[in-house]
Amino acid sequence: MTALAEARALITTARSAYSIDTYAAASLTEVLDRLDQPLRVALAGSLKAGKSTLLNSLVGQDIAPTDATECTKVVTWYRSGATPSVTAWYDGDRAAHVPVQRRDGRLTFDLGDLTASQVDRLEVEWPARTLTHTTIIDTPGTSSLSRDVSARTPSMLTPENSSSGADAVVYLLRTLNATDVSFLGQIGAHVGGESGPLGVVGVVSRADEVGAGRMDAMMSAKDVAARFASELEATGLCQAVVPVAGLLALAAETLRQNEFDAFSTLAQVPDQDLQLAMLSADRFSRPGLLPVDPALRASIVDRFGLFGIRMAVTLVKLGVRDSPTLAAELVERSGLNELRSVIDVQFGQRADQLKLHSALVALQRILEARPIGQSAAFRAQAGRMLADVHGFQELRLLGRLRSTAPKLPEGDLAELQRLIGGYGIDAAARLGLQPDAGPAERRESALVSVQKWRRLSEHPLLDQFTSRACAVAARSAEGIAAAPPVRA
Ligand SMILES: Nc1nc2c(ncn2[C@@H]2O[C@H](COP(=O)(O)OP(=O)(O)O)[C@@H](O)[C@H]2O)c(=O)[nH]1
Ligand SMILES: [Mg+2]
Repeated sequence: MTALAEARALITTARSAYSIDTYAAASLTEVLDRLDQPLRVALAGSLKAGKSTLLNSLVGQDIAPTDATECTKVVTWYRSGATPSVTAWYDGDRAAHVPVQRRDGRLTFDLGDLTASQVDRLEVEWPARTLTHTTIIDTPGTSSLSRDVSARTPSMLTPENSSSGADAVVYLLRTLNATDVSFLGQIGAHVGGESGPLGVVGVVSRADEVGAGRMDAMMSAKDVAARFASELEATGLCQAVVPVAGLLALAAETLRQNEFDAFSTLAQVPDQDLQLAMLSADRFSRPGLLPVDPALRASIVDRFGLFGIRMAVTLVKLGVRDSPTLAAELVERSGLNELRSVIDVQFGQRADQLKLHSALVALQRILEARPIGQSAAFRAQAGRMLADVHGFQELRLLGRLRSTAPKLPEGDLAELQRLIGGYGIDAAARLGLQPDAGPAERRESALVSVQKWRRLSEHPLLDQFTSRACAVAARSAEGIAAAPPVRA
C-alpha cells in the first residue's frame, strides 16, 4: 500500500471513530478531499516584497492587483476556473461577488462597502494553465502597518482547520531582517509540524533593484541569495533561494510589438545619451530627450523598470531581432525559469508528498484538539508516517544540503543530491541515466548505488550527519531497485 493510500485509510478510520463529533468528522472529510485537490502554494513575505507581481509572472497574466487598495490587504486564493470571477468571503460564511476593474491599466478588485478587515479571504477563479495543478495563495505581507492584517498571513499558514492552509511556501525576501527570520521560524513550526519543515523555497525578490538597476544586478542578487541561503540555515528552513526580478519577468511574458520597436529605436541612440536619459525613471519618461513617444516610455519604465530596459536594449544591440526572442531572453534573465524549475522539482513533482504531509499534520491537529478514546492510537500512527515516509526524509535532507555539506568528495555530494531527488524524482533522473534507460539498466544501477551508499553510511569515521545522509541516499536507491517507483 502506498503511503498516500495508507493515510487515506487512516483518516477514513478516524472519521468513522468521530461519527458522533460532527465538527471533527467534517474537518476530517475536508482533509481527505484536500488530497485530491491541486497543491496549494502560498506566497509569503513582507509588504511590497513583490508577491503579487511574482504571482502574475508565474501565471503569465496580470491577475493579481499590485496597487495598495483594500483588496491587496486580504489573503487571496487563485484557482483555475472556466471564466474569471472573484468572490469575497466574509462574516464566516457569507459570499459577495467582487467586480474586477482596470484603472489606468492597473487591475483591482472592488470590495465595495466591505473593508479588508471584514473579509476573511478572496477567491479568484481564472482560466490559466499554471493554476490547473497549483492553487496559488497571495498574502498581504508580514510587516503591514495594520497589526490584524499582518497577523493573517501566519494564521493562513498555520490554520486551525485544514481548509485554509498551504502545502508549500514561496517566501520572498528583499533583505533578511528580524521580522523575516521570526516569521520563517513560525512557518517552520507549522508548515512542517514537529517533524521539520517541508516545501519552503526562498526568493530574493525585486532582484533587479539589488545593484541599483545596473546590468550586473542579477549577479549581485545571486550573491545575496547565497548569503540568504546560508543565513537561513539557522532556521533550517529553505530548500533553495533563487533571485527573481518578477516585474521584468511579467513584462517580458506580455511583451508587445510596440515595446520591442521602442527598444530597437533606443538601441540606435548613442550610449552616452541613453545613459544620461536613464539616470532615473522620471528622466527616462520626460518629453524630448529620446526618439520614442514619452507616454510609451513612461509605460515601458513602469512595466520593465530601468534594469529591464537596459537589458532589453543591450540584447537588441547583441543581435536579437524579434519580440518572441527578446521576450524569451528577458524571461531567462529575470530568474523566473530557474524559480519555475525549483518549484517543479521541490513542489510539483512532490505534490502528493506535500499534500500527504499537510494531511497528516492536519489529522494530528484535529486528534489533539478533540480527543476521544482512540485518538492516541491514531496520533501514533500519523506520527509514525510523518517520521517514516521516505519522501519527507528526502525533502528534509535536501533542505539541509543547501546549507550544510556532508563531508564527502565533491562528486559524491552531487550524486547524493541527485539520488534523493534534488534534480527530479523519476528513477532515471535520480540515477543520472538517460531518460530512455531500460528497467534492467535502472535496476542494475540502483543496486550498485544501494551498495555504495550503504557501505558509506556504515563507515566508522563519518560524522553523524554525513552518515545519516548516506543512509537516506541508500534508501532512495533501494526504492528504485524495488521498482515500480513509488511516488508518495
Ligand atoms: N523593480 C522592481 N519592482 C518590483 C518588482 N516586483 C514588484 N515590484 C514593485 O514593487 C511594488 C510592490 O509590488 P507587489 O507585487 O504589489 O508587492 P506585494 O505587496 O508583496 O504583493 C510595486 O510597485 C511593484 O511594481 C521587481 O521585480 N522589480
Ligand atoms: Mg500584494
